Amino acid sequence: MDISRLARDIRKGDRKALAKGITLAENETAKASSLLRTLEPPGRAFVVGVTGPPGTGKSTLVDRLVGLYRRRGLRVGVIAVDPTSPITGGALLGDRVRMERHANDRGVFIRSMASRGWSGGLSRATSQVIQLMDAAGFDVVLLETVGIGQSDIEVVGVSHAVLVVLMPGLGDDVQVSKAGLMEIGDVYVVNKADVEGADALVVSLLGLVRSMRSRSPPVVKVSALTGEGLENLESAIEAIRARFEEGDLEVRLRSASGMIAQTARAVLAERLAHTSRERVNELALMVVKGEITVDAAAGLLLK
Ligand SMILES: Nc1nc2c(ncn2[C@@H]2O[C@H](COP(=O)(O)OP(=O)(O)OP(=O)(O)O)[C@@H](O)[C@H]2O)c(=O)[nH]1
Ligand SMILES: [Mg+2]
Repeated sequence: MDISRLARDIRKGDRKALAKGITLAENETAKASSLLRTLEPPGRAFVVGVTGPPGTGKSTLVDRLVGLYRRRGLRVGVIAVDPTSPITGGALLGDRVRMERHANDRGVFIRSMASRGWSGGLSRATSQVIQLMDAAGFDVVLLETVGIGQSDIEVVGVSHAVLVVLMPGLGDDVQVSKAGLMEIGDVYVVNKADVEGADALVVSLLGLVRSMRSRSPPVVKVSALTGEGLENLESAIEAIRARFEEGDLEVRLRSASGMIAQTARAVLAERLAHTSRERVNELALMVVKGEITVDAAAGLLLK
C-alpha cells in the first residue's frame, strides 16, 4: 500500500481514502501509525465524548449535535463504538436509520467500530481514527461509547469534553457513581426530559455535583426526542469549545495525554503478547525457585 498517496488523498478530504485509513487503524495499527506520521494531524478537531449507560439516548443526541454543528457550517466526524448494547440490541441498525438524513451530507462522516474482543486495542484504534478525521479536516469529532465498564469509559479519555448522558429510571445516582461516571463528565445530560422522573434525577445529580471538591460540571436537562433544552446543552459544550479554540492548555492537554496513555498501554500489551513463552517460563522458574519475586520477574519481562 502506498502510504504517502493515501495520506495525500486523506488530506484532500477523499472519503474512500479516509475509510481505508480507518480500516488500517482497526486492523493494522502499526501501518496506521506510519500513516499518521506522514499526515501529521494538525490538532484542529474538537473531540466530544458521549458516554452513559445503555439506551439513554446517546445516538439520538449525537444526531442532534451533528445537526447543530452542520448549521454552524462545521464538518463533523462521528465514531460510534460498539453501538449494539445488550439493552437496545441491534441499535446499530437504528443508528443507521437515525443518521440517514446525514448520509448524503459530505460534511458528515460516520463510522461504527465494534468493541467486542478488542479490549486494550480499541482505545488505540479510536485515538488513531480521531487523528485521521482531524487530518481529513473535520472540525468536530463526536465519539459515542456505552459507559458500562472501565474500558468503555477509558475510550472517552481522549476527548476534549465528555458528556455523560443519563435518563430517569436508571436506579439513579448510586449506579452512576458506581460506574465511575461521576469522575469523567464535563457536562451531565439528563436526557428524556419528556419522561417522568427527569426533574428528580436533575436534583440528585446536582447534589452529587455539588459534593465534588475540585470542579462542578453543569447538569442540563434535554429531550433529544423533542429538542427541549438543546440550546442549554449547546452552550455548555460551546463554552468548552471556546476554550479549546483559544488554545486553553487544560482542555488540550487532557485529550493529548489520554491518547498517549492509551497508545502506550496498547503498545505495551502488544509487546507482552509477543513475548516468547520460553522467556516467561524461564522467569517463572526463577520465581518458583525463590530466586526473584514476581514483581522483579515482571520488570525483567518488560525490559
Ligand atoms: N422519550 C424519549 N425517548 C428518547 C429520547 N432520546 C432517545 N430516546 C429513545 O431511547 C431509545 C434509545 O435511544 P438511543 O439514542 O439509541 O440510545 P443510546 O444511548 O445510543 O443506546 P445504546 O447505544 O444502545 O446504548 C430509542 O428508542 C430512542 O428513540 C428522549 O429524549 N425522550
Ligand atoms: Mg447508541
